[in-house]
Amino acid sequence: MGVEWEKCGNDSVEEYLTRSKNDIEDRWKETGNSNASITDFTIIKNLGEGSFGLVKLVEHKQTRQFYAMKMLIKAKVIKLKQVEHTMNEKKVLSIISHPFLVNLKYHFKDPINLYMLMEFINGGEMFYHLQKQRKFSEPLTRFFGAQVVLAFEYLHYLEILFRDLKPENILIDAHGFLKVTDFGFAKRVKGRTWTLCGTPEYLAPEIIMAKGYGGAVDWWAVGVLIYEMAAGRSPFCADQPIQIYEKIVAGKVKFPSHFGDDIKDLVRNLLQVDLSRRFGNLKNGVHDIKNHAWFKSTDWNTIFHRKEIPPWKPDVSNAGDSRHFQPFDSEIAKEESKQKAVEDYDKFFADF
Ligand code: ISQ
Repeated sequence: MGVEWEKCGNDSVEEYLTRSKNDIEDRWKETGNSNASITDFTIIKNLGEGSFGLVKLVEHKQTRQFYAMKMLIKAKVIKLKQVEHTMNEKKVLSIISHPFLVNLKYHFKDPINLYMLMEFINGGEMFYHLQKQRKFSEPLTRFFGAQVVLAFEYLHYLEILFRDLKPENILIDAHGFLKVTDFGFAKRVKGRTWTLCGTPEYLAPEIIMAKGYGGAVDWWAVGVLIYEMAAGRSPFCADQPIQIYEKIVAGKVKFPSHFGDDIKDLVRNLLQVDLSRRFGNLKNGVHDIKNHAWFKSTDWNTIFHRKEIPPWKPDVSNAGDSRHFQPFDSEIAKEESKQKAVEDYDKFFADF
């Protein structure tokens, strides 16, 4: 393991970025060996589900630590042509270390499934709390927004695109800080890429127009997220994806009347269709965002070191408290038991 944020002492954000960058090339070449097996854990409950797997709450039998176990069914990953994305996900997760990014603790595979175990973040998804509270106050929006900006600054510094920001992929911890999760579309890209991926409401216009794109798509998504947290709805909502896309490429945004001038100005600069004018993508990079008037009260180093007192925190009573994750009737869970081992699948996941 190389640079770890828990051991970064009093490093400023800039010092931490430089140290992380210096060791990424070596870390990227490593193929981390599997470091546990399913029998080391007790399965407690389902936390969520994606199109080719499930996330379960598990407890490590020896250490009694709780983890969120992402289980991907090999046959489904192959059928849905997600082998490369899955390999990217595991690779990216295993090299990153940042206070606002979820951390991979264990990974292993068996003849049927792939497993990635991350620390269990028990406060639930931002999506759930945003629905419950309808919208967030401007200070809470700014506090969350700042953490996403720091997380993306770090990823982009390491030439990693995230590509799937949305409230469902942000977890809130017991203290009220956030963790970005789901690296299913994350990818190390030097330059541009072309794959169409993401979620309709959060897609940047250049993805919709099928152009080559880069890190600017993540800054666009930060604009959508800040708007959605403060307004309680997406800036581009419509019933059908095609209508959403029309609104996105038109680049017109209407703001609720309670939005102040500073938040409007920042969001307009992030939701800028013209890439040569989009904040985050100009010659000053992330600093145009970090130095914007809306963030003038933000002390970036204090937030990075988690020393700021969060404006709000979720109710939780212990590390394994999963009240903020709703039980659900899982289609994938029903199929899970029907899966058969196919030796041939193994060749796709040799490096996992
Ligand atoms: C961590 N804690 C709770 C839920 C999660 C879902 C996906 C990935 C990590 C998680």
